[in-house]
Amino acid sequence: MTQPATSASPKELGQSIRDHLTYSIGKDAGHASVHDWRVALSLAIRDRIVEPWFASTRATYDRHLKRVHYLSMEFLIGRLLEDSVVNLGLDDAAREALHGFGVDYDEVIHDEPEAALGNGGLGRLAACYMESMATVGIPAYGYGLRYEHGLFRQRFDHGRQVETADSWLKSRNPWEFERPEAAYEIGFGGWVEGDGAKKVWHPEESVIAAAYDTPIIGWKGRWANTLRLWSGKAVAEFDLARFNRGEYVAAGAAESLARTISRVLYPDDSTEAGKELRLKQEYFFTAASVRDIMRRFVYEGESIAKLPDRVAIQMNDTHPAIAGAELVRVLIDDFSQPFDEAADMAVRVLNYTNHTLLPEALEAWSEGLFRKILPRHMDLVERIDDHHKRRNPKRPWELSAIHHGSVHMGTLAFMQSGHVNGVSALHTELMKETVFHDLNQLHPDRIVNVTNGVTPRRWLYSANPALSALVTDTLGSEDWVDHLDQLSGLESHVTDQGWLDRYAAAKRDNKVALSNWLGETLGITPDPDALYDVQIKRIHEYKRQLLNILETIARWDEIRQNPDADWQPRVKIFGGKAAPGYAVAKEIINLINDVATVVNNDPLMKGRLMVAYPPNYNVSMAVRLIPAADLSEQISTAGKEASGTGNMKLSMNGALTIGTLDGANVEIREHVGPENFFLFGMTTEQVEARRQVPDHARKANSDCPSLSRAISLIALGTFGGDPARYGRLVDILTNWDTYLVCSDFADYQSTQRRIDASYGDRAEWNRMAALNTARMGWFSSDRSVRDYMDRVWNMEMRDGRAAA
Ligand code: DL6
Repeated sequence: MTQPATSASPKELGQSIRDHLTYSIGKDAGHASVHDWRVALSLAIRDRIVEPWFASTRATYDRHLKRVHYLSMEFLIGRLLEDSVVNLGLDDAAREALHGFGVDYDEVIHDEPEAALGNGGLGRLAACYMESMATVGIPAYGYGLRYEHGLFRQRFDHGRQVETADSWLKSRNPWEFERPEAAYEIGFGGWVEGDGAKKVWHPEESVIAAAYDTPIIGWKGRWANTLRLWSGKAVAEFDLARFNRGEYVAAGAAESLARTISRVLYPDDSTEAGKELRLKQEYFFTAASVRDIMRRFVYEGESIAKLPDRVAIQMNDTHPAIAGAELVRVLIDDFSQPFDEAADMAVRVLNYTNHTLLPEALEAWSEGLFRKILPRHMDLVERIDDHHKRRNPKRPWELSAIHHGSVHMGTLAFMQSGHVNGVSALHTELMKETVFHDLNQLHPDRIVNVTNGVTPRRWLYSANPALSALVTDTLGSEDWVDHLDQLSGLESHVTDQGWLDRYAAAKRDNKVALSNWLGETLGITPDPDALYDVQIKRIHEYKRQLLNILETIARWDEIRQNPDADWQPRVKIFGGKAAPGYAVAKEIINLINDVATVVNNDPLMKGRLMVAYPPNYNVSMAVRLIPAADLSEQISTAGKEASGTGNMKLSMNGALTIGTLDGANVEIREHVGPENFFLFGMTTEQVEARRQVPDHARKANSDCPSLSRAISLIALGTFGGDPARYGRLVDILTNWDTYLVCSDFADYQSTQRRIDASYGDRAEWNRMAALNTARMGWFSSDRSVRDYMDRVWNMEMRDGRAAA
């Protein structure tokens, strides 16, 4: 492959920016807004991605390379401009070029709306993997939905979460290429004709899936892949005759259905209508993707037997699990394959990643709804289920994907996958012991582990320039950016006080920046020398923000009783959104905000305790918070968090973890060393045993006076003024405590006190923090995607790259 032209001097880039400003946007420099400059810079950068993108595609076709197709309902990309500029090595040139026009680069970068096409960990992981696959040179396509409205925006009204629509596509999206030629008609409902293997499906309604491509460039511009997102378009033209008859709504019905399909990320599925739309969304993007994959395969002219050698499909959780039935349908209908061959071939192409063991998150569709929306696929799912039983005659009946009137998508995905993976070592073991126990016995080689990772380009190199500069200076080059295990080279420096001072200075600079930003956002400016204690993630009972805020209340209470004790100044920082329909999580948000109001207005807390909860946590906010964190809260009930990835980002940036033995915490602790990790809480087995103890919540309360006092302070209306406001939370904590907040409280609190003492010895703390950075190289998503190549996709690697 010839080296593509990705580079540019500031002068060349400046010319390109000016050309786009003039000819693509139609503005002259004197009248351009920040938005105009941002679009002009994005287009100038995109121009430099196109060549490596074409070159990567050519190499894939010329060398008949196997391709990965990553099907995901979510891609939480965030902002693309900075990623692309950084990966092309054009950050200095872009800064200088804009400066030449009197424009501030940082302002331009921050003007970009976030592509928040995901809820949290699962979607952000997909974005990290897209970037890493491009960096490692794995030929890959990401497939998802081009939601018009991504994850809602969050604001607080008297401490309560209020959701408003996110409209990231309101202004021009400079990254995407519309592909009118790649469009598929996707049907829903209707009836099925014929009783042989080859049936004809007559859908009742259909929507066109229209493709929009975003190139994703890897580090140093060596390889680029495509993220193809599908948007709904009406099949029928707007019905002018009906419109003219005054039937305005009916005239636009087809357009309305089409738009609804890709309008909103995760519609509320607590209603039947919401469920139906969700199932339609899943089928819509999956069917379009499968057809696109097969179209490309046909174009290459290979015999169908070669499909598993050329194509790997990764189902990111069960949302695209209908891919199995759709692939079987296409193989039968379009490639005249007998059913058994088609079903067997699907297993050689498909793989499934499980991201949760929580029963409420494991998708199951009522048979009635499934048949109504996808009648042909319901027949196929029955046949696939039956085929699986026939292929495994020893224990056939207990392993059905259809039972109690529901289609269980996890079981279906498992049956149709060559490999099924968990996302941390613990999670993978628990998959074998719990949800997939029987299937694992039947297919003992199918479940493999691939521990999650995060891209160091986004989460260290660009998020934390101060620390990155020190790492580069210490290691002598930027090689570590795509060889993150080289961070281990920092270890020998942690005994050098001068070096540690530089490490600590980088952290302090980041804390000063965060303090200033919190001042602008919330009107509070925490002391950069206080301990910044950060919990950032979706608000969920199992993630136990409630445990953290209870400890905050107990701390406030104790400081009030004994203000002159030697309190280590602490800033509790929270960030996260609750699902709009999740009432308990929304109450937890309200409580955190009410506690913040009381604590921050209490003069006794000055220099001792502060609570900050900036609204609308998103990828860009994570980039501000993570480099400034001293302490990372990873405190989920053991056995509940599949992996976590925030835990990796924080530790890599030198935050020490307070955590349970849950998800990837286990492996993080092994890597950084138990002495550099604050472990507390029950293990998975202890959690199960504790649940069997009658009245465990009451017992925990009576054993721990500071806990029961914190709960009674809530019950008395200390926070928010109304004793009834948190009645439900108080009831949960005293009577149910499903997530064992109370049973883990005492250990959590004493561990927090140990942390106060540790932070008091700043030199030792800095050493531990630096060792976290030095030992986290393994958690790069480059390592994860290589593990997928090796354990899941059966792809060859040379020098760690698929396309060397
Ligand atoms: O694997 C990515 C991420 C994990 O790090 C989190 O631990 C896990 O909770 C999350 N899972 C989901 C589940 N969604 N569904 N279904 O988001 O995945």
